[in-house]
Amino acid sequence: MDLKGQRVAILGAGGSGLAAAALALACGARVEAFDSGDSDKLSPAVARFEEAGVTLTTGDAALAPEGTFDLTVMSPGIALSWPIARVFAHISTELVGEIEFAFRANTAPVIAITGTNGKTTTTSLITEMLKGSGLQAVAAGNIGLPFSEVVLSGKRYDWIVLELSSFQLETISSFSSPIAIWLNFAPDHMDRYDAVEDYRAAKERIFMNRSDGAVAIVRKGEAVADGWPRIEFSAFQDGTDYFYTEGAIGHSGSSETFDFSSCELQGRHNAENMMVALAVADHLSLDRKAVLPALKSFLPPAHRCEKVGKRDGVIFVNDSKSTNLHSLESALSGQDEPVVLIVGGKDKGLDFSSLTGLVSAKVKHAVCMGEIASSISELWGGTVPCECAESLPAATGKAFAAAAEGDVVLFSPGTSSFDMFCGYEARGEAFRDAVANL
Ligand code: UMA
Repeated sequence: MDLKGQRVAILGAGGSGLAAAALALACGARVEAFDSGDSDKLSPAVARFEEAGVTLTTGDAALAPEGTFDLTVMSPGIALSWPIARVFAHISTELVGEIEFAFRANTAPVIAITGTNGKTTTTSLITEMLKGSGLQAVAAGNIGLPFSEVVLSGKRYDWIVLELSSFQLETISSFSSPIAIWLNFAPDHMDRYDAVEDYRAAKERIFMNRSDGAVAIVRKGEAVADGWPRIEFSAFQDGTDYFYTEGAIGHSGSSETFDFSSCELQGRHNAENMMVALAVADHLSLDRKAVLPALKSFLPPAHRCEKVGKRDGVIFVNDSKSTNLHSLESALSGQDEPVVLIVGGKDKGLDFSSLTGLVSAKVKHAVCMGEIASSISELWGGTVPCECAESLPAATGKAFAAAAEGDVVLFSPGTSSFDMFCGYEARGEAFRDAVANL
């Protein structure tokens, strides 16, 4: 991408902005960065940009730039309707997001992954699988490493595996990928979008440009990727290309099955993430024998349905990352064995009654904790035995006492941790310790 002589504005002083600024510089542009956040808080960012050779304008001054720009590159944390974006849309010939910008300079093939839940796990899983079969692969995008940074590194990759959020997809225009993956959809991010349809429409942009030979890997029942060749998967429905049967993953085209129960990943929602990885492997004609070790030994990212112990035949699963009802729902739906659930935390006004049906189907006993303990126990008490606990170790002890051999003790709070912990990581570590100390 040749930007020689062009004036480029970068909006947002986070990781994406910094990487995009460096990439724009490397492409020969005259680069300036803007962030309308609090100037005092942004002084370390000013220094970081200065080190990279770019002036960062902060605070209200960022909303009053001088002159015009050939191109503006936005960070995903900024919505198109927000003041800073509107100001620059007016004075720039073109405005794109960081993903679109990096894509224009990228030469490696990309696997693009979106969905509401499981993006990070699937992105990591596919990356590890590709590496396991001897390919050069890197995980980037919403997972944390900006796409621009990967492109700028100049390293040669066989595949870049990109986790894409709706925020990032909002501002693509020519971006396309030969393998586009749609994991699932549930309402989320309602603080950014006016309607669920807007959130969905942003995500669906992953399919807006189809290159020759491109394929969509889509969960059965999702009405997306119109006109794309499609590979379907589901751990919950029959009649799909990749399906789940008694702890194993089958493929309609072969009699060979993949033994999911012997994997470190746990829960049917993770079986779906595994199906997607297998679908990618088969689509790329990778040797299954070469990819199996990486898939079997793949450990979920910490605090996301992570097995943290087994005692007297009871498996303990840490899903402290479950800070909303969708993740609790997905962790519960994924369980095949009877569940003793540890649930609750900060009372942030979530309506746990929406899960009563699922709880009655999956949960044999619930231990409620945190600020919201008594209200959950009142809601669910008529459906399953519920008790409250004062602390996480006490809740873990009660859950173990209520469990029998073959059960799963699932710690999936369904809300945030800030009533008792400084974050979901600390809460997950506390659960791990409580299990170890049983
Ligand atoms: N800003 C303004 N004006 C505004 C609003 C914001 O100037 O009106 C500034 C803020 O002060 C901030 C910057 O814009 O400094 C926004 O930066 P950013 O949030 O985009 O920060 P990055 O460090 O670039 O992080 C982004 C993604 N963040 C978001 O989408 C919110 C990261 O995803 C991603 O890992 C990273 O790029 C690398 O690609 C994080 C995330 O929370 C993990 N994602 C959401 C999620 O997973 O739910 C979508």
